[in-house]
Amino acid sequence: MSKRVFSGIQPTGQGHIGNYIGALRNWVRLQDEHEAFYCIVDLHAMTMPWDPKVLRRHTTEKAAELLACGVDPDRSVLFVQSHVPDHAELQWVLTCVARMGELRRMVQFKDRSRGESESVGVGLFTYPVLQAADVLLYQAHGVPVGEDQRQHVELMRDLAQRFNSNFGVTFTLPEAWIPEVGARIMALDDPTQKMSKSDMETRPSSGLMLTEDPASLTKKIKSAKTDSGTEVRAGDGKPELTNLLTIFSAIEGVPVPELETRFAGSGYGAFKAALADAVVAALEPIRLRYEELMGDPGELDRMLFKGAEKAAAVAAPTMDAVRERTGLGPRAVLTPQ
Ligand code: ATP
Ligand code: LTN
Repeated sequence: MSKRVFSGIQPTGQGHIGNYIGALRNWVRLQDEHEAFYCIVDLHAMTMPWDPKVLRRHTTEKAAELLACGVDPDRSVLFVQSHVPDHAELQWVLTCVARMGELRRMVQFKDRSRGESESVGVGLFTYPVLQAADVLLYQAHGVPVGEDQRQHVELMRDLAQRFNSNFGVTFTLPEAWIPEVGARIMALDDPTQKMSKSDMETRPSSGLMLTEDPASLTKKIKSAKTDSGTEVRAGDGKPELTNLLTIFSAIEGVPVPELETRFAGSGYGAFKAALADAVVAALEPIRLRYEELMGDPGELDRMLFKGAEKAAAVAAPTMDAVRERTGLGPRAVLTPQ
């Protein structure tokens, strides 16, 4: 049965292969069977210090990147979060439903504030409430994301449930749709940390960008950290090889044990060379399409405005119901004097 899906990505920099394997390629797949809403979450990108010009540029670049990966604005609704003001409005209402304790337990907040919770922005603390508003506004069932977002989707369910029991059933309870392979791709230079856009700014060799040229991708894969052994095998004591095999498996659609057999006795050098070829073959069409799309940023912005019109039409009835049930009443229709 066709269900509605919603997911978001921050315009915080160049996307990487973890974003692609953990989320974006599933977005592309899902748009054929489901009614899909995909959102570039610019308000979320303001939860860490930002430069206005860079935020604006990254938003357009993220649209090009999503289209280059295969998101199709004719088969899904692709839009920018701040273009639909209901996201911010619903966030406030949900902030008044959320509890300090449940937000304090969010792992992403704990990681990002790194123990300095008194000096980080309040937006970082309420980040998951805005994320809940994103999904609940559209009555989405499925939220295709990587493993790191599981806890945030649990919170959305809790907030939706609490709101429904306090004010009457208003929201669909969403569930996380997390892929079986590749839901958490690790950094190439440190297998204890997930590959992340923000980390790639300070440690470029930690990740593989979707729009990176073949020579640079190959170089990064060949110099990716590995253990001191020779056996191409996943599992205990081999976190680096496990990560590289997971990337290979996700990209080629071949199970890890089959890859272990294929590369038995061949050593890390040959394995990495084959992985580099597979990654380049998968990403090269994305890079070329991205460059083409970035040739006309005006067209990308027009496409995003059209997406926002479609999104706003679906969000409005939910926001109207929320206003009605919480006692805010109908929106005022303002005519400028
Ligand atoms: P940032 O470092 O700016 O937080 P990010 O790399 O974590 O960026 P997001 O925009 O937060 O990327 O996430 C976009 C999507 O990609 C989410 O669904 C997230 O779960 C998924 N994702 C992010 N990193 C990984 C990863 N290393 N492996 C698998 N999926 C990932
Ligand atoms: N927090 C998410 C991005 C995000 C999102 C969403 C994902 C914002 N709103 C709604 C799914 C649904 C992240 O950092 N990956």
